Amino acid sequence: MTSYFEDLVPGTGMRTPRAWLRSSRPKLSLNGRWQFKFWPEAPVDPIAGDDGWDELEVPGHWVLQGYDRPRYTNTAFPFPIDPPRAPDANPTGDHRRWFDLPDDWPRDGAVLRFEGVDSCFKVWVNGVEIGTAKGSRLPSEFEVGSLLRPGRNLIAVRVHQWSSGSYLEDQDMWWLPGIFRDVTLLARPLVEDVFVHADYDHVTGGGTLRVDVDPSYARILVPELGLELAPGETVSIPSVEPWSAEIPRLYDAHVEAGGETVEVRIGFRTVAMVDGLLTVNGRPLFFRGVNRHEHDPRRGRAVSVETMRQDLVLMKQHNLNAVRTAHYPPHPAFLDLCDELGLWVIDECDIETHGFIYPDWRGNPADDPDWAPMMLDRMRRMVERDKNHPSVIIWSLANESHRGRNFGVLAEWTRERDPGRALFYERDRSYEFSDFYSLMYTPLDELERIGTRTEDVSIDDPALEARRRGLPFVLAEYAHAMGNGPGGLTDYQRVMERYPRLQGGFVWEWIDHGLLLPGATDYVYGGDFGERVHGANFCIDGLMLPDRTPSPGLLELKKVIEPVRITGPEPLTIHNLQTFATLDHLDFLWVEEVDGVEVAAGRLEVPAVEAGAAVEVGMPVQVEARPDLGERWMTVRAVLAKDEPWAAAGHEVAWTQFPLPSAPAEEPVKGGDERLRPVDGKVVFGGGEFDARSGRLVRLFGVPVKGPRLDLWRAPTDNDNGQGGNNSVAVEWRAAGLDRLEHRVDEVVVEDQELVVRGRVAPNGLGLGVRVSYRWRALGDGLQLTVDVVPEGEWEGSAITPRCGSWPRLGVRMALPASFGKVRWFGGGPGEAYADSREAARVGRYECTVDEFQTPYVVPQENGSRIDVRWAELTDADGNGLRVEGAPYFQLTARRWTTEDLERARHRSDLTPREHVFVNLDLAQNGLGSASCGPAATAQHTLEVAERTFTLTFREFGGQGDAAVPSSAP
Ligand code: IPT
Repeated sequence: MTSYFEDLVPGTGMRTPRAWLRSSRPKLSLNGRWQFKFWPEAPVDPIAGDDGWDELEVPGHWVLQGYDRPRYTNTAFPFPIDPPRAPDANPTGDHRRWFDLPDDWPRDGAVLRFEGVDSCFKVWVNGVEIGTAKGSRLPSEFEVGSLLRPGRNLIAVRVHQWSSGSYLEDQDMWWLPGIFRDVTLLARPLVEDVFVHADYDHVTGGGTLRVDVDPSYARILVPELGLELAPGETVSIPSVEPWSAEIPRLYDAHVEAGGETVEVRIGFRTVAMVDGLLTVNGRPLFFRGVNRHEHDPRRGRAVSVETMRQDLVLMKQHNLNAVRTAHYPPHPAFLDLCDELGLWVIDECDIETHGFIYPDWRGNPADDPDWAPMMLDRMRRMVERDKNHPSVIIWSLANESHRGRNFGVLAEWTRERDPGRALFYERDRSYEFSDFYSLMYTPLDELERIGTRTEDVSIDDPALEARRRGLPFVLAEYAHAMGNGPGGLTDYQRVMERYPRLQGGFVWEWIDHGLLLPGATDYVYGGDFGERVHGANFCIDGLMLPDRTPSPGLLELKKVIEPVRITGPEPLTIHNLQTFATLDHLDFLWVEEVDGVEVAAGRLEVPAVEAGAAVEVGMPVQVEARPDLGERWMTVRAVLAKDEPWAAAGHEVAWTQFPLPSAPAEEPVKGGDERLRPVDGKVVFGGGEFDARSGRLVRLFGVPVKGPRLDLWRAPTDNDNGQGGNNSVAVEWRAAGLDRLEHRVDEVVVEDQELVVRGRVAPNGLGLGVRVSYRWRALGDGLQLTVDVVPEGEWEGSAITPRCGSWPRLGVRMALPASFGKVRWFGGGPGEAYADSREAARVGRYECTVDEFQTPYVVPQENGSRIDVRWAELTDADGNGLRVEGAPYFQLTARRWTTEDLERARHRSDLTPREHVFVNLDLAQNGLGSASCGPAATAQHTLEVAERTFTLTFREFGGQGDAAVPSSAP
């Protein structure tokens, strides 16, 4: 006994799919407050009765407005896999709304349009059922003209969360039912459909325009080009400015028929596969891309147009040039904005059957001809809706749905309907229906092989294998940005830029999907409702925090993919890495700094640089060593010369920094006659007070402290945790007991003017450990600490620790008074950085509070490390405190909770400030990698278990102003 929501019919009563158009005809938005009734199971009776209604915001999801709850799964279906059946517990929302038909509403009919309803619905107008639809992220239109009456009208919509369509909608995201996009009543369209074909000939600089229109008696006007043409007529334009993501030139056009005018914006561009590469307007593209889900922490996928614009502005500001609409067609307004602001778009169909992986892909709809109509309907509705967007250059058939015959049906229809775009599908390993070879999270060595077309044979059929080998490669997803990460962006970029076959990639993913439920202050993710089947925090894997704060990963990406590369100092060279645009829109500013303080600045004269070219420019400062100066750095920045729609003049697009030869650091003055003999059980020297028996530092320049003590542990990041098992360094680290180290002091002795504390640090229950010595020496007005670490025992090869080849960190931890809430430093900044995610850190002077020092990841984990710190001052509000110097550098972390607190916390609200500021002074930390879904940190960025020594110097800091500013400027 199947019902309409379980059959394999895409919908009933729906109008033929057509383009999304801006029309002059009257329309009435039905967004707003609707009456609402929630049913845990689908009711059998039609919507009826005026009683018992609550209220709900439309567009919206009822699970975010107090009814039922949202569910997050990654791949698992949250119901039994028994296609096409839905469970009895099929949450259903009845929606109802009265509206007044305006007096002047035309009498020639009307269309009711839904931009997106998740996942299946039935609709009534004035009590008469007019149809049903599936396909959550696609529009559906119904004729309603004859049912409307003057004055008040009633529309009722029953929405079921689960339907046969749900089997095609297993994207890695929250399951969010409801009418989540606009509902509009349209006067009957007179211009039914428009299909713009606008090509650009890069050889002649001319364009070709043909606009197919239903009805055929329409007129098409392009005033700017002085054109008037008939539907289907092809005209050549001798000279036209092309559209590209870099220069998104649009021409306004009007299509008129029967008194209706429809506005379309034309972008002239030609997409072609040439010599195994994707080209637009004759040039191969390179995607600096991101995968974007629609997400708003309070509104779910009911994102506002302002939010869409914000997303795109942020993408442009962070040097992204492409977006894959993972994994469904976005709200149509989003694509309009892509046309306007300039982004290459892979528009992806609303198809993912990922959960069929559990029955080993048995029953996968993608390979079942009975499902072909449901799938083709989705492809058609996407292509028809979005076909006029110049930004859309590639249609994606689906995500993660294995292989299947139905993709052949989709591809065939699409190629016929729209030969002007390329097709993409990653997961069918034959790539038969794709114009691209593509993988996800590919390790670097394999990427290299693909770049050189020397990858392994992967398809049995030699013809398909040869075809695949001839295809360009695009990384559909890479650099999983879960929690703290991704690491390794530079490594990816280097390989992708080296080989023409690699046409770039799309980072996974744009934004964390943390949700804020009504009244809550902390973001939820899978498992927060005690549910059994969930995807935990795998949806908290974006380049932005849920509130759209760019995470350090996004800042790193911005730097790594910058479209202009500046190298130097000799020769100082500007490389234009763009495909079409010159650098005329940029100003190049330079600044010379000594010890982080500006000593000279200016503007570079940069001659015109064509896309793909480079120019050398003269160095504005002396490059010879200046022995009278301290640490000298030159920074060159490329900034917008004038306002752009996505950023104001002065916005920084690219930068580089290089050291200039400077004087070697002065040899520190050693302390002379300090007494190291204990008095009253204490040793007091060099500003430190030690407990003579334990060798513990008790006070530093009068400030009570705990530590410093060796620390090898960090609160594992999502990428440390990996996917458990083999690819998890955190599993290795825990097996080696790094999360439960015990400290023992063996001797406290005076040797050669040093107070030496020797001991061992090791986990209980295991034989491995490290020998450690802390050597303290008075140094002028400071106290110097040298730590020697020697691993001993079986770090690799024992039964319990088959392999612990790395440490999370190597450094010391200390606790300072809570009043030390300010941090100033000279080193990498302003944000956090790690060995394999440090491109965005530039050498300079920075200051912030300890609270601002944190990166508030939704799931607390190690964060906030500043890299290459030369010195740091931790002070109280009056500027009094402690200064620490590296030899030459250290990595700094400061927080109001311990690493263990951070490790235990599951949400931000689990972290409460303690009575101390905890400071980690590290020689190094392990890289981040992206093993939560992808490769771990490379060997180069691994902190290997090995014998090591590092030195730190502590000084009193009196807030007496800026003692470190160099007194002599050149
Ligand atoms: C890949 C999915 O396409 C994407 O939706 C997301 O789940 C991502 O992984 C991880 O966050 S699929 C994976 C099996 C590579």
